[in-house]
Amino acid sequence: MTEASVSSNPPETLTGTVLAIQANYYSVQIDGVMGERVMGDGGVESHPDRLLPLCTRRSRLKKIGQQVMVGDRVQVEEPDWESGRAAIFQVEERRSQLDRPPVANADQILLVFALAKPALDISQLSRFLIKAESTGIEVCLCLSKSDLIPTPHREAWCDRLRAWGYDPVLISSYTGLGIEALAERLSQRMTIVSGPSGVGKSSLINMLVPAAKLRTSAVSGRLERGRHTTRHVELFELSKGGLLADTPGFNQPDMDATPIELMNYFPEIRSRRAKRSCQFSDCLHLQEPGCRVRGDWERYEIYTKFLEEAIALQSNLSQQSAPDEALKKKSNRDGEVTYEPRLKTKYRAESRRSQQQSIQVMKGKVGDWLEDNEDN
Ligand SMILES: Nc1nc2c(ncn2[C@@H]2O[C@H](COP(=O)(O)OP(=O)(O)O)[C@@H](O)[C@H]2O)c(=O)[nH]1
Ligand SMILES: [Mg+2]
Ligand SMILES: [Zn+2]
Repeated sequence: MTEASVSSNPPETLTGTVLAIQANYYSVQIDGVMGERVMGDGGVESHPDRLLPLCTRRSRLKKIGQQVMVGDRVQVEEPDWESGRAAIFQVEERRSQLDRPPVANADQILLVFALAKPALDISQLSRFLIKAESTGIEVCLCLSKSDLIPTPHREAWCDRLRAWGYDPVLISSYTGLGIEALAERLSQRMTIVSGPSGVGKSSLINMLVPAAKLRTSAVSGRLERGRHTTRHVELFELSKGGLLADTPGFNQPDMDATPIELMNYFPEIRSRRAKRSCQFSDCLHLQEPGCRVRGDWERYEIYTKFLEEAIALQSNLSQQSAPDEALKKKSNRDGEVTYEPRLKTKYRAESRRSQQQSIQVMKGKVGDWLEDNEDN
C-alpha cells in the first residue's frame, strides 16, 4: 500500500451479522474467525472479539423505512472498537424472514420435543411441525431427554418419524447423547430453536453455547422467570461456526393455515403427490375418487382433523372479514347500486353426522371457499 492511499484513508466499511437488538442499539458481529477480523481493505487484524455492540442505524435507512432485524447481514462504517460503536449504513437483501420471533436469514428451524417428561404427544408435535413448515424454512426435528427411555424405544421413534418424512436427531443434554450429531447439523447455519416449554431447549442451548448461560426452568425462580423468558431474540455463535437462537416456549401454536396450504405442510402428502397425482387437482384427499394420498399412513387422521379446523377457521374468517360478501353488487341503468344475495349452496345442519357426512360438508365448505377466493 502506498503512503498516499493510507493518508487518503477511505472510510472503513465492514460486513457483519446483527446478533441482538437492545433499545436503539444493534449488536453486530463482524465477519471473520474468532480472534481475527477482516478489515475494510481485505486485510486481517487480530482482535479478541468481533463484536460491535453499540451500532446505530444511519438516518438514511430510517428515512427509507429500512428496518434492521436480528439476523440481518449489514454493512457498517466508522467502527470504533474501543467504544464498540459503528453505524449501519446498508442492510443486505434477506434470504428468509420470520415474524415470530422476528429473525432474518434463518436457515433452519430446530423443533425440539421431549421423548418423555412430558410424554410425546403426536398431535401437539404435528401442530408445531405444521407451524414450522408454514415458514418455508427447513425443519430439523430434535427429540430430547432420550436418557429417559430405553434404546429400543428410541429406535422405534426414529423409524416412526422417518415414515412421516423427518429424520430426527435424538439427544440428551444429561448424557450428551446425540449432541455431536446435532452440532453437525447446526454447523455453519443459522438455526432457530423452537418447541414447547419444558422440553429442554435452554439446557440444550447451554450445552452448545456455554456463553449463552440461559437459565433452565429448574434453576430460574418464579421471580426470575419473567425476566428470562426469551421475549427478545438473540443469536449465539456456535463453536463450529453457525448461529443459534432460542425462542420463547409456547405450548399450542395457533392453526392459521388455509386448507390448501395445510396439505403442503405434511411431507407424507408431498411425497405421495410427487409420485402420482390424484385424479382431481383440487383433491383434499378425503373421499374423492382417484385419490393417491388417502391411505393408512400414521398421521392421516391428524391431517383430516387439522383440515376440519382449517376449514372452520376459513369460513369464520370470511364471515367476519366480509359480511357483505354474501351480497352481490349490481348497478342498474340509472347507475343506482343495489345488492342482492349471491347464489350459494346451502348446507343443512346435520342432526346425526356420520363421518362420511361431515366429510361431505367439509368438502362443500372448501369448495365454497375456493370459489370465493377465485372471485378476488
Ligand atoms: N432427563 C432429562 N431432563 C432434561 C434434559 N434436558 C433438560 N431436562 C430437564 O427438563 C426441564 C426443562 O428444561 P429446560 O431446558 O428449562 O426446558 P425449556 O423450557 O425447553 O427451555 C429441566 O428440569 C431440565 O433439567 C435431558 O436431556 N434429560
Ligand atoms: Mg427455556
Ligand atoms: Zn387426493
